[in-house]
Amino acid sequence: MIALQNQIILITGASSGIGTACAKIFAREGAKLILAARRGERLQQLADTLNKMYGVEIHLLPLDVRDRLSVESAISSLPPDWSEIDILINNAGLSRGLDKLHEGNVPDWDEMIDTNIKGLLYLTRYVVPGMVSRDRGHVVNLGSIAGHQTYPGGNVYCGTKAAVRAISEGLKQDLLGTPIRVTSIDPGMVETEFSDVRFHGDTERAKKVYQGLTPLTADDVADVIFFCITRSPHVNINEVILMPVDQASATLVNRQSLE
Ligand code: NDP
Ligand code: 8X3
Repeated sequence: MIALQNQIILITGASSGIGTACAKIFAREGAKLILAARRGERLQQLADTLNKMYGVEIHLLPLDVRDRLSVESAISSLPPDWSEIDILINNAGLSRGLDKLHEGNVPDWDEMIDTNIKGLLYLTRYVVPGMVSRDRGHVVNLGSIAGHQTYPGGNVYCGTKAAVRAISEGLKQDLLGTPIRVTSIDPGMVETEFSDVRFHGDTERAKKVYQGLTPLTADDVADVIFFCITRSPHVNINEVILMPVDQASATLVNRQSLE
């Protein structure tokens, strides 16, 4: 098993949900964390909390993963003590809307494609060369059950997660012959801010997504990521699909009667 003590782990989307849960577990294990997201004040609060609890070293990267130049400059200007990233968690992502494709909102499409695909590609492009030259590293991409099964109204979001699945597979192939590992984590329903974001802040609609069932928590997903990154160095977990017991497919869920 690999220990995380002093490993440098970059987590995108660390200001909420699965990214925050990963930061907590990795901090507990003594990793050095680089936390990235747009909401810098949330990152600062998280860093303060983790510092108090575990005394870990944390470097903040307030950035928008869609902005290629700022991703490139953030990675190339990391202080020397932070530049040798061991593990990249490409977690930043979002869904917007649940409209039929022919009625869809084009800015929503752009936001999903630019964040979930292009943002993930930019981070990978600027971080992985260092891993290759150091002969060590692990890239974990957050895919989704949506990358395996398309559901009505999921169209573009599902397309972005199918792309993440293909990109993870391609990266694994391209890194064959190096010790660098690549893992895709593909959850079903996880209760985070995900549905609030999908429905543009309509919290009532967001809550209904999880009504009558027990969804995964962000901690459940972070726990699986922790398992994947701490296996022996010769073990690569390519893909994990995890769902709540109350979910059987992207569309088939078990809801208790609310009466
Ligand atoms: P949250 O909405 O709770 O967190 C999303 C994170 O992504 C936030 O920290 C947000 O930070 C960050 N983010 C979004 N856009 C950008 C951007 N342009 N630049 C930088 N950071 C960005 O959702 P989850 O934790 O649930 O989602 C995490 C990942 O897991 C996503 O890729 C999602 O698709 C995937 N996933 C989620 C599932 C679920 O049911 N919740 C199931 C399957 C996969 P900020 O706004 O501060 O920039
Ligand atoms: C998030 C899970 O089913 O809402 O990727 O697409 S789902």
